[in-house]
Amino acid sequence: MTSFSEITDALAQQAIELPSWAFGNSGTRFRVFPQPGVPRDPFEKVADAAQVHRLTGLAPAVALHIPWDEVDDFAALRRHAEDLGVALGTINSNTFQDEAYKLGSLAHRDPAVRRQAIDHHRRCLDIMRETGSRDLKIWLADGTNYPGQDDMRTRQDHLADSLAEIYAAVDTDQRLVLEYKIFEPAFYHTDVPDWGTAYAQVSALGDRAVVCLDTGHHAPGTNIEFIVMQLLRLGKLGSFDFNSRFYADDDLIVGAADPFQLFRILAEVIRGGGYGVDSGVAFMLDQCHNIERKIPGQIRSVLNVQEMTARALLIDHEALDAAQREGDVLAAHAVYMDAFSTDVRPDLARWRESRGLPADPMRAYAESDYQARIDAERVGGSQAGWGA
Ligand code: LRH
Ligand code: MN
Repeated sequence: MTSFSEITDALAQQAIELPSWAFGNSGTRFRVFPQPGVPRDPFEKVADAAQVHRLTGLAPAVALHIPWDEVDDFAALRRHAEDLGVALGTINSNTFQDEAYKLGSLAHRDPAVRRQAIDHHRRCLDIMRETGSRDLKIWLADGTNYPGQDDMRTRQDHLADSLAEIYAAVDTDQRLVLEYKIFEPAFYHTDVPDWGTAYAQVSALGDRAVVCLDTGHHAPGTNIEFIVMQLLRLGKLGSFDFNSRFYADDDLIVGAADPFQLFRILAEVIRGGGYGVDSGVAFMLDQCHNIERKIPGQIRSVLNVQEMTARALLIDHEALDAAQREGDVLAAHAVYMDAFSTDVRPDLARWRESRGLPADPMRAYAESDYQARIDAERVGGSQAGWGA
């Protein structure tokens, strides 16, 4: 089997973007439970994200969501982030909360509504020129709730035209990343429901249009690592929204619900050339800490991704290739499971210390005074949330 020392160079390349909205209040239609110390603005969200990077070395960038993270001066927010040792990352658009978008946005039948949604994306591209962000991530709530409610073919054509207009405004150092989702908030059809539709739409645009795979956006039982393999094979996997789920888009801590699935996904990412600084694949978390504390939740999340990445990097590909070539089913599976069954935590703890990081970032955060300080300082004002 591959030894831990052989994978540390690869591990050192790991970079996971944190979602600004994970630090704000979130919940379900039943209740959003506020917490003390929650940020009131993007500056405080970035400060919290910087704590995760300080303790793990794994989270050098913060993804923003517009308008949730709208500020008067994005250059100032960028400087604030850089002063704290992080960068501003993916810009996520939002065409799922304005009144006009009840029946859709980029796929809407009404050209005026499509215009409004296209202009929102042009605004996001302007913001990216100030934040230095590369990726504009587009997730659409667009869809219908009842059969016959609207013409799905016409909506696909409207969507294609709208995306083409947005793509025409994307700079050469920027990318358009289209995220698919099987359902919710639409419950009959969603205009971008699966990887095939996202692939078809971005392929019609050009090289700087790619697909985002959110691990919570598939039908139960979907072999997600197969989709990872295929999108990498087609050169169209642009990014991940990592989280985990038991039933629907639960947005739970990545690896919490199904660590083996996360291992299998990362094994295909590594095998397909989707891992590393030059891979062109962005790793982002997309989670909501509805009942647990937010910052420890994010620390736990990046550590879960790191741990499963380490296990996947330990796969002995020579032995695996040999067993696969011989059609030795059990031997091939055993090689794979040996890596998954390897407890890398002691090695990771020692490796962190060798890089000047705490061996146990969760304990280091708990023993720091940061949480108590923000709980005491952040009184008054309105806590950040989804504004839904
Ligand atoms: C949609 C989604 C999308 C984000 C939102 C916060 O479910 O995954 O990526 O815009 O969550
Ligand atoms: Mn997502």
